[in-house]
Amino acid sequence: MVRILPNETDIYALTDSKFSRGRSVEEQARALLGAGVKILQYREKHAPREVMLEECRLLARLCREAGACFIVNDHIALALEVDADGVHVGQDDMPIADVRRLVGPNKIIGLSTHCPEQAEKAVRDGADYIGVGPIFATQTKEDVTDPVGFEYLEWVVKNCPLPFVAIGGIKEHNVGELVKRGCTCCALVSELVGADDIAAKVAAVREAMKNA
Ligand code: 3NM
Repeated sequence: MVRILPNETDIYALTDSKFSRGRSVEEQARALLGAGVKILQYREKHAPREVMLEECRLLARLCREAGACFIVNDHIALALEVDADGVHVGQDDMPIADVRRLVGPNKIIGLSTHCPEQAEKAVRDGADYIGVGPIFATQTKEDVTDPVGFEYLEWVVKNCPLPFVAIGGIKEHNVGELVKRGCTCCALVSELVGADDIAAKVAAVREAMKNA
């Protein structure tokens, strides 16, 4: 069990085969973990269940070998089956109390939030961390809410006791804006898995965060 929460790290990476220029989930994961990413989320929306199970099994092993934390998006049963370190759910998914009942006390539960009321509820309901976004416009998520901009991020920095990760439209060129506002962990999807060279992009994003 690797329990790494967003406030202990720098980049939170997600797989997404729609934006990975044809790279397999394995290729994405190997490149991200090879670049030293310590939190990896499996987020695949359109694969058949048996494919997802195999991919999750593989990623759970690769993350364990790399000492990274492995989170599965949405699919709680899959997370349990491969003994992932945690799950991530959205506002329209199963309530946190029910997720907790299924996964037990030790697995990490992350929840996407888009406004202060949802963050406050996440604290009350026992989420381990929250996603904060979308900060900027993004094409990566279907049915995404309007960008929350910096206002909600700044509210979270000041008021939310939970670890959090900013997400949505984050790129090498704008990640510094978030760090300047007190954000320590940033989630990037298309910027990383869609890069020419994933490892070089991870290094460049880290450098931009460091220099902010
Ligand atoms: N969740 P990209 S935005 C998966 O706001 C996801 O909760 C969001 O992809 C939220 O880095 C998003 O390519 C997509 O913009 C982020």
